[in-house]
Formats: sequence, C-alpha cells, structure tokens
Amino acid sequence: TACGSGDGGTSSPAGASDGITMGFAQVGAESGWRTANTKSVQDEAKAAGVDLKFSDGQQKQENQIKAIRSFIQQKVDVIAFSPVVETGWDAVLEEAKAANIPVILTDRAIDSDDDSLYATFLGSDFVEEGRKAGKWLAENAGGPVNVVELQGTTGSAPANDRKKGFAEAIAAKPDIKVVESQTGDFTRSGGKQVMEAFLKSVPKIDVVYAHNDDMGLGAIEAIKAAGKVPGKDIKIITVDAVKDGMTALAAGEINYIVECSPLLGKQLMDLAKKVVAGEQVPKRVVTEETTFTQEQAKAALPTRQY
Ligand code: GYE
Repeated sequence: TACGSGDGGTSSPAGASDGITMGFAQVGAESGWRTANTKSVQDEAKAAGVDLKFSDGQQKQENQIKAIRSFIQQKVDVIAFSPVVETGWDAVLEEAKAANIPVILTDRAIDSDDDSLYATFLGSDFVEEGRKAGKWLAENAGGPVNVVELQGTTGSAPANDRKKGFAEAIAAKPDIKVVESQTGDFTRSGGKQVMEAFLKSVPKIDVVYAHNDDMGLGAIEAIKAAGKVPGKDIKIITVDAVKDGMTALAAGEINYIVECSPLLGKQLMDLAKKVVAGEQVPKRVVTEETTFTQEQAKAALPTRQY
C-alpha cells in the first residue's frame, strides 16, 4: 500500500498535527476488505487530526511485532492493530503496557488470558457472521448438499470463528456436509488455487462457503475454467460485501453475502481519543452488519461506499 514500508517499519504522513499520535499495525493488503479498511483508518485519522504512523505487516506476525516495538520506541500516544493471528501477542503487549502506551485491538481479536493487555476491541462478531452464512444455506438447501469451505488465514480470528459459526448453523441438517475445508489465505489467488484442487478431487460440489469475497471471486474463476456456471451449478456464499463481491452477487455469480464492515476508522479514532484522555470505554465494541441476497445487492450497489 501507499504508506506501508512493507518490512514492519513505519511511516507517517507529512505535516504532523498537534493531536494525538497513533501507531497502526495493519495485517497487509490481502483483500478488498483490507484495502477499504486501510483507507477508512487513514481518512478518519486525517479528519480527526490524529498523526498516524502506519505499518503494513504483509500478513506476517513478526512484521507486526516489529512495528509495535518501533511504535513503543517512538513513544506514540496509542497503538492500534489488527492481529493477523490470534495467539502469540502477550510478550509485545506487555512491553507496551510497561511503557504505559494503551493498545486498541481493531478488526481481529487476540487469544490471551490477560485482558489488561488492551483497552478495547473494536470489530465484528465473526462467529455470528458464520452463523448467518450457515443459516441461509440451511433455509435454502433441499436434499443432500456437499459444501467445500475456503478458510481465511490459518489461526486468524475470522477464519476460526466463521468456520465455527457456520458449522453450528448447519449442525441440525445432516443433509448438509462440509466435505473439504482448506485455507486460501483470504486472497483471490489462494481461493482460485484451492478451488481448482477441490474441483479435481471432489466428485460432487454443490456449494462453496468462502470466508471472504476475494476467495469466492477466485473460486468463480476456477469454476468457470472447469466449464461450470458459478451461482447455478455451484452455489457460492461469502463474507464481506465489498464492491467486487456485491457486483458478482448482483450478476448472479454469488448467491449470498454476509456483510462485514471495514469502515472502522471513525469509531477507532473516537475510541483512541477517549483512551488517551483516560476516559472509560467499553471493553468490546461490535460493528453492526447485515446480509445481502442477489436482489438486495442490485439495490445496494449504486450507493455502496467500498
Ligand atoms: O473478512 C477479509 C480480510 O479481518 C474481517 O480480513 C477481516 C478479514 C476480512 O482479509 O477479507
């Protein structure tokens, strides 16, 4: 991305303001969702007069840890980050705590026994998103259904939770079976590759459940290349509802999308100012989201922001 140094280093826009300084350790630029999320954080930092030091972790935990350490050295007022995976953050967050720098988790959660390591967690309920996807399938499936699942980044909160919620929602329907489940790392090329392999190894695929739009879009390419019609021969359910996903949904190539909003920037800046001022904030702030059918996507597309 424009502002990332790509190696866990940091950069900051010219013209620092007299507001607060935030170090932000982003996951990477793996998907349309992530691009929209980065833009939201950068735009809203500017609007709020927050001096943003932005780092692109290129989907590597070690890069994010380096970036957080560098933010601590630079004595930023607050650190915000979206953890690429759930585990392995305690040591670096203890360093931030020792330096008295508050941490805000944004988008993704961590798995830690010590919830004093962060001030608040702003983001979606990924288990609920998985449930919504499974519920739609349970309500719309007739007869035996073979599902292949394209998982997000291994060990990430959205991959773990979207898998769990989906499994829960289809549990009462023994006719619906997840016959294959593999990671496509939340990328379009990953989704395409894994789907190509599934199309060769699985004799009957009725439904693709992709943990994000990009992997679903990659799967569409693989399905077309195999001479099948996406949305008809093989139904597709995804999560995110970014522009490209919504366009494919409106065109009939995806069948259902569960929304996950990347527009967290404004709420993040508001929370950051409060945390730095020592004000009380809720420990958990959940994003509000909806779902889209093909008809709803057609109606929503013209005014969609991302
Ligand atoms: O769904 C996916 C992205 O953490 C919610 O990360 C986010 C996920 C999003 O790569 O597209």
